[in-house]
Amino acid sequence: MTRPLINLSEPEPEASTDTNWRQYFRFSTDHKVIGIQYMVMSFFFFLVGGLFAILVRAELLTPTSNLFDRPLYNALFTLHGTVMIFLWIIPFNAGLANYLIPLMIGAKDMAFPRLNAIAFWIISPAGMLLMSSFLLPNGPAQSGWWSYPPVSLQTAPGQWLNGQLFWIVSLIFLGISSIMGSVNFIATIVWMRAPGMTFFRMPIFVWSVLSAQILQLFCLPSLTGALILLLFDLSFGTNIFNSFQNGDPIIYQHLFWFYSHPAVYVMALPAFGIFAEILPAFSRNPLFGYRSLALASLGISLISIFVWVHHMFASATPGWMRMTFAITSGLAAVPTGVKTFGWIATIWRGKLHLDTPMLFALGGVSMFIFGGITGVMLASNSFDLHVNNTYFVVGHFHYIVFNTITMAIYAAIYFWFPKITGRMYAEGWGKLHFWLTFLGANLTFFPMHSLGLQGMLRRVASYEPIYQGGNVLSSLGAFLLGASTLPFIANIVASWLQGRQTNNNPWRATGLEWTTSSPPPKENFAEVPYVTFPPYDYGEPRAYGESDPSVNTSD
Ligand code: HEM
Ligand SMILES: [Cu+2]
Repeated sequence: MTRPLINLSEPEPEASTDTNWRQYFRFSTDHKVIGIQYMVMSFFFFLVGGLFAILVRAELLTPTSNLFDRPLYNALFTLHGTVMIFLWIIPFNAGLANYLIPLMIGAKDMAFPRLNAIAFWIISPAGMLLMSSFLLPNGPAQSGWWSYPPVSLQTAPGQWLNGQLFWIVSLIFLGISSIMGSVNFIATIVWMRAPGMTFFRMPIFVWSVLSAQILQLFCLPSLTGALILLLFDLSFGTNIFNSFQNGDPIIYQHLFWFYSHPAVYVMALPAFGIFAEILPAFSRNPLFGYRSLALASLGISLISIFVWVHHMFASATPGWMRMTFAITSGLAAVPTGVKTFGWIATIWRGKLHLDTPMLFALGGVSMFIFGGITGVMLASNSFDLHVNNTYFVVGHFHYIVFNTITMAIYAAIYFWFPKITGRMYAEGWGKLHFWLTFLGANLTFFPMHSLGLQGMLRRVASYEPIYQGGNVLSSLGAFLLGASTLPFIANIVASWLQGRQTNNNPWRATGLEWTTSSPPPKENFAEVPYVTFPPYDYGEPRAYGESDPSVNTSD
């Protein structure tokens, strides 16, 4: 009954022996293989989306449009946004959760292993379909990642096979995959927990994924439905949204944002969970306010169902609706503030250890505070109407999607790398990666705010010469960000192949995943764990690694 949560003196389960890399190209139902498949695949898409971003930034180095013609520029920013959301962050989060959730709750696998594999195998064909639209005579979709009608219905008139059609079909399949994932995550967390793993003993990462997936299951069908209707308008001559034929494009906007605002939290909640795992471990403090952080995850999900119209303040939206949604959007800052307060209180007076995962977590939290504040500013109608469709908005949301979420993803990769591979990454290269990313991210996205306040519009390939200074800074930052991925890739590949072997819990973190071997055996645990303690029981703050010679934090 009173077995401690972490007991390294127990016989350790055997590490997985199947080190054959070919297993990652097969149809596997092991959640750990699927998790790695998701993460590696989405990283390739991240590189593709990053390449598009660098091309966009290269075009914007000069006020005139000189590198690409307008359709190609439009296609580049459209596919950049689409790839980064639907093929980088969302699948990466699904992969990380796939790998970690069963380990964190003491389960052998996900609830529906085959559904899990099918959800994964839908994604790359859908991504390839999207990319293949470059081969079409009129190229890929050009209507931005929202695909608002009537613009999305104008592309490639007369061409039945067109980029917009490919975009819609691809997104419908990506949505189906995500819905399969949601069902699986929710069932796993609700039904597959080990004995003693009560809801209020689950790590915050598990709470975050549960909240995100409930939200996704509830809201994503709205986007899928909208896309099917859009497909009818585009290809089968209906006029549901086509305003030139008495259709109603505003309804599309409602259906689109009913999912796509929550999508921000489907992407961000796992990042919040990552912060909650890493900050306690590297400050040797228990997590501050465990229950409020767990409930704040649910609170964020709940509120974010009721804020979507803040993306439509500049559309034909009645005044009462703008007012209501400005208020709900402001309210969203409450549970998010609870989260931020909990993270800061966790590291307060802790003994901070600035290893790479902690650097990325601290960088992500600090930039989230900035991106959160500009978000609250945008919730105000009067301000939003001023900066609507300007680079201020682009700056704001990249502080969330890149500076917070992508930073959190990097933090997670470094933190769980020893668990996933049984090896340690090279700390010096990790730190180099962090500083290049941190500098590059701020250089890229900070100047966008002032450009937007001065009136520079988004989605334009040419601009007034007065905006050039900020654009040059931003483009240099983007090139730096591109370069920053090189030490990362080198480090991960080299360390995976021949990094120093580590023990099962190099960070001395609490949490079930650290009690099993690295990498974990096929069924995760030698025997079903019995959980008696809440997570994050770091006890008294103490020196990190001092009394335990088995702890290695640097290379
Ligand atoms: C690698 C660093 C990145 C750079 C340099 C970058 C740059 C840009 C730029 C310059 C635009 C505006 C294009 C325009 O309006 O003409 C843009 C749009 C966008 N970016 Fe990024 N971005 C980066 C990473 C990301 C990430 C990680 C995401 C994750 C979701 C993302 C999501 C988006 C979205 C959704 C749009 C809007 C596209 C549209 O208007 O349809 N970006 N990005
Ligand atoms: Cu929103």
